[in-house]
Amino acid sequence: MGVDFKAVDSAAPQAQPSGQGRRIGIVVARWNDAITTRLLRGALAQLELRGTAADDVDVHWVPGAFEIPLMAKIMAGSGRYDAVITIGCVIRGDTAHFEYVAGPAAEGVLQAQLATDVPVIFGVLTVETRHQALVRSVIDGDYEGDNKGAEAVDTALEMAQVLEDFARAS
Ligand code: INI
Repeated sequence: MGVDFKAVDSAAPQAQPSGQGRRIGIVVARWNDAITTRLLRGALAQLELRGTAADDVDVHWVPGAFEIPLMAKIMAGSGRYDAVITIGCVIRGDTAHFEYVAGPAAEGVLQAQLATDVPVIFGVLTVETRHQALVRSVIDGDYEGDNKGAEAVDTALEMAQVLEDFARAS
């Protein structure tokens, strides 16, 4: 492959990943479902925008963010998906054991992708307040912000493409 030394000083390539033909698994936590439902809606809208077929998307719910890694690992290891997206919301102000939930959720998601060689995307909000969660799960412009569920889709599709390109070139 090699590298073009002179091209590196230009801007990083913009990722506009196609979702066509991609099979995507989504695991969503029910805790704070007023927020996780918004993230899920953002993710599904983005998948549709990117051209992923509805039949190629599966959604599985789990009780809380702490339960996400197990389901994500099982889904990633099933061979059915090009990527798995995890969606959850942990709010520091709501719990005395924020660190015990948010940390293991992030670490577990990392372990799931390393154990399976399938991208497992961390779409779990870890925020201080409910308002922060709302501005990171925007639906139809109802807040000034963005939707991390939609962002997770583009990360998933980009990683699926990166791994596919690497495998093809190897
Ligand atoms: N789970 C979440 O997804 N978000 C939270 O904010 C949260 N709080 O606040 O505690 C939370 N707790 C539940 C946890 O994920 C597990 O479901 C539970 O501990 C059982 O294992």
